[in-house]
Amino acid sequence: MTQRKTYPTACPYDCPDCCGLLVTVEDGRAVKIAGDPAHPFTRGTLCPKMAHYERTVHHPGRLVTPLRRTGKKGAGDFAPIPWDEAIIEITERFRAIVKDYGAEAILPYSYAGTMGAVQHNGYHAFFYRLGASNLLRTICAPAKGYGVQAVMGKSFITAPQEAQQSDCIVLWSLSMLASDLHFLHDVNAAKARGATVWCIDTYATRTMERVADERIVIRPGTDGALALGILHILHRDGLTDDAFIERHVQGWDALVKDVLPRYTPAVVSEITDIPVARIEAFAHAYGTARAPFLRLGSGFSRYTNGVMTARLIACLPAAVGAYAKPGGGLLSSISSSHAIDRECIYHTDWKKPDTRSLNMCELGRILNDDKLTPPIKAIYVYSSNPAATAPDQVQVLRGLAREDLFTVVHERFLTDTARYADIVLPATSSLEADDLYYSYGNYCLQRGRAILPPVGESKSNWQVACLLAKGMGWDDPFFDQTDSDLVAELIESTRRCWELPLDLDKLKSGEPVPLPLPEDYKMMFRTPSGKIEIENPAETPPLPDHVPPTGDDAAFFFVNAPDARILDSSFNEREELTRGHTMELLMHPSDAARLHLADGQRVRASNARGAATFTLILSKRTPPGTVVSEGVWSHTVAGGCNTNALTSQRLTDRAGGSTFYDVKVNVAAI
Ligand SMILES: Nc1nc2c(c(=O)[nH]1)N[C@H]1C(S)=C(S)[C@@H](COP(=O)(O)OP(=O)(O)OC[C@H]3O[C@@H](n4cnc5c(=O)[nH]c(N)nc54)[C@H](O)[C@@H]3O)O[C@H]1N2
Ligand SMILES: Nc1nc2c(c(=O)[nH]1)N[C@H]1C(S)=C(S)[C@@H](COP(=O)(O)OP(=O)(O)OC[C@H]3O[C@@H](n4cnc5c(=O)[nH]c(N)nc54)[C@H](O)[C@@H]3O)O[C@H]1N2
Ligand code: SF4
Ligand SMILES: [Mo]
Repeated sequence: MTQRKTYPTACPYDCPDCCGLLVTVEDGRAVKIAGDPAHPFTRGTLCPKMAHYERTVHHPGRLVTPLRRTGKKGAGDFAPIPWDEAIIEITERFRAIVKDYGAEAILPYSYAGTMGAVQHNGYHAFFYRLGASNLLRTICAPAKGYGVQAVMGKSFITAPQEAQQSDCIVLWSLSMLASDLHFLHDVNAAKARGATVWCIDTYATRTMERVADERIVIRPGTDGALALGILHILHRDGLTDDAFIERHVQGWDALVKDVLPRYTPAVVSEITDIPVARIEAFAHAYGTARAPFLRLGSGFSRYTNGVMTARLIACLPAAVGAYAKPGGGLLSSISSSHAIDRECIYHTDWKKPDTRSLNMCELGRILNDDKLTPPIKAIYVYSSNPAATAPDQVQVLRGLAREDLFTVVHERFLTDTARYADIVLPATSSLEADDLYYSYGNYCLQRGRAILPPVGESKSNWQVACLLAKGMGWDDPFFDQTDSDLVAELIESTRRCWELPLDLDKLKSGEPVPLPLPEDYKMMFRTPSGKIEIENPAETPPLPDHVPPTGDDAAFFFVNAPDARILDSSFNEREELTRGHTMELLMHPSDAARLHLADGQRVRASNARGAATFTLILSKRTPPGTVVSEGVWSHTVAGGCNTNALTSQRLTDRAGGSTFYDVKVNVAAI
C-alpha cells in the first residue's frame, strides 16, 4: 500500500529567507514541496527553485557511490569504489602528507551548500583535530557584517516584519526578487499603507523595475559617498533627530565638523553619477519619513572599500533616530544563529593555536603559490563549488589541475569542482539528513529531519567526518554521536543562548519557531560605549570617510549579480531552470553603438585575469559605462568559463572579504 505523509522542514540553501517547507513523501520519495503557511516570515510561498526541490533531490545526476578518478583532472572520468576503500585511501594520503609536509599542507574548503548548523559545521572538529590549515570563510559578505558591527556592535538587527509599519523603505543593493523574495510581503504591506520604496543599485534590477517607486542608479563602489551626501543634507536642512543623537550616538559632532563639509551634493554627484536633485530628493524623503526602514543587501560591500561603505551607510538610521520609531530601523544580516551554541559541533578546543589561516577568496593564489610553506598538498572540498564560484577562475582551475594535489570533493552532484577530484564522495540532500536551520534574514529556527532514506549510498557531512576520524584511528566518543544527537544538543543549547524562552516542544516537532525579541530590542545598543558608534576608537580611522574602490584598469564596470533561477552555482542541475538566457551581458545602447556591437551578438569580456564569452543584450537597464551579467553558471551551462574568470582575489579593506563587483572589463566582438 502506498505510504504518503507530509512533514515540515526548512529550506537548506544559503538564502536569507530560510523558508518553511511542507514535504510530501510517498514510498521513500519526495513527491510534493509546498510552502508552510505557519512560517512567520515566509508564510506559505516558495521561490520557483524550491517549488520543485524534488527534482533536485531525485535528479538522475545525484552521486550515488564514492568515485575514484580514472581520467585527466577536469575530464569527469570516474569509477565507483566502495566507501571503506575511499575512506582508507583518503586517510592514508592524509597520514602521508602529515608525515612529509605537516598537517597544514591539508586545506578544508567549504561554504554554505547547506545552512543547517550540523552539516554546515560538521567537519570542523575533524580538521581542527587533524591540525589542517584553517579556512577563513570570507567569500560572501564579511565586510558588510564587520562595517555594520563597527557602528552597531552586537545590537539586535531590525526584524523584517517591522518594515510593514514603515512609510519609507530603502532597498540598498538588494536584488530582492532574486535573493530575499519573501521580504516582498512586508514591503507590499507597507506600500498598501502608502509607503514609498526606494531602490539603490548599479543598474535597473527586476526589483528596481517592479517594486521601487523611486530609483537611484549609482556608480559601482561609491555608496559611501552617497551616504555622506545624505548625512550632509540631513545636517544642513535640520532633518536630524538631535535628541536621539544626543542620547544614543557617539561621534556625530566630529563627523559634522571633520567629514561632512567635504560631501556637498555637487561633490557627491560627481563621485556617484547621481544627479544632485536625486540626492536631495532621497535625503529629504529619508529625513522626513515617520519611520525610515533600510534593508541592506551585500552588493555595495563587495568592493575594496566594503567595510568603510558599510560603516557609512550604518550612520544613516542613527542620524534620524530610526531605531526609536515603530517601523524604522536597519536590517542587514540577522544573527538567528546566536540562539544556538555551535561549539557543541566545532570543538574549537581542538584547534591548534598556531595553525595558519588561509583566506578562501585567495584559493587561486594559495593553490599556485610555490613559496607557501608548507604548500597545499591536499584539498577537501564540501558544500561548495569553488571551480565555479571562487574569484579568479583561471587561477583556481590551474591550481585544481595540479597532478600533485590530492583533491577530495564531497558533493550531491558531479560539479565543476568534483570533476577535478581524485576521490568524490556522495552527499545527502537536506531531506536525507537531520539538522537545525537558522535564518540570516528573519528571527526563526527550525529543525529538519531525515524524512527520506539516503539517495544511493550518500552520507551527510557529519557522518563522513566520523568515518574519517575512525579511519585516522581516533576513538574519541565525540565521533560516535549521530546527526540527531547533535541536533538535540543544539536545541538544548537555546536555553542558555537566547535571552527569552523558546517553544522547545515546537522546535523538536519540526515546526518553524520564531525567536522572541525583547520589546525594546531596537533600542538596546550593545557596543562598548552603549551608544551607536559613528566614531569608533577601535577602528582605523575612528571616524568613517569615503575611500574610492581600487577597481581595475579597463573600459567597463562589471556587475555580476544574482540570477533568480539559481543560487550561487546551486540549481545548475535543473535543466528546466537553466535553459536559455544564461551567459548574457547587458550593455547600454550608446556604448554598443560606439563599439559597433549589435544586440544578440557573441562578445568576449576580458581583463588581465581572464576572459568569458557572452551574448550581448542591449538594454537601457544598465547605465553607460557599466555592463551586467546575472548568475554563476556552471561551466557546462556556460559553455566554458563563467563570470569568475573576470573577478579578482583582492580583499576588502578589513575582514578579508570578497570583492566580486570591484571589477572592470573590456568588451569586444568575437
Ligand atoms: N536567486 C538567488 N538567490 C540568492 C543568491 C543567488 O545567487 N540567486 N545568492 C544567495 C547569497 S549567497 C547571497 S550572499 C545573497 C545575496 O543577495 P543580495 O544582497 O541581494 O545580492 P548581492 O549579490 O549582494 O547583490 C545585490 C545587488 O547589489 C548590486 N550592486 C553591485 N554593486 C553595487 C554597488 O556598488 N552599489 C549598489 N548600491 N549596488 C550594487 C547588484 O547589482 C545587485 O543587484 O543572496 C542569496 N540568494
Ligand atoms: N561571480 C560571482 N561569484 C560569486 C558570487 C557572485 O555574486 N558573483 N557570489 C558569491 C557568494 S555570495 C557566495 S556565498 C559563494 C557561494 O559559493 P559556493 O559555496 O560554491 O555555493 P554553491 O555554488 O551554492 O555550491 C554549494 C555546493 O554544496 C553542495 N551541497 C549542498 N548540500 C550539501 C551537503 O549537505 N553536503 C555537501 N558535502 N555538499 C552539499 C551543492 O550540491 C553545491 O554544489 O559564491 C560566490 N561567488
Ligand atoms: S531558496 Fe530562498 S526563497 Fe527559495 S525556498 Fe529557499 S529560502 Fe525560500
Ligand atoms: Mo553569499
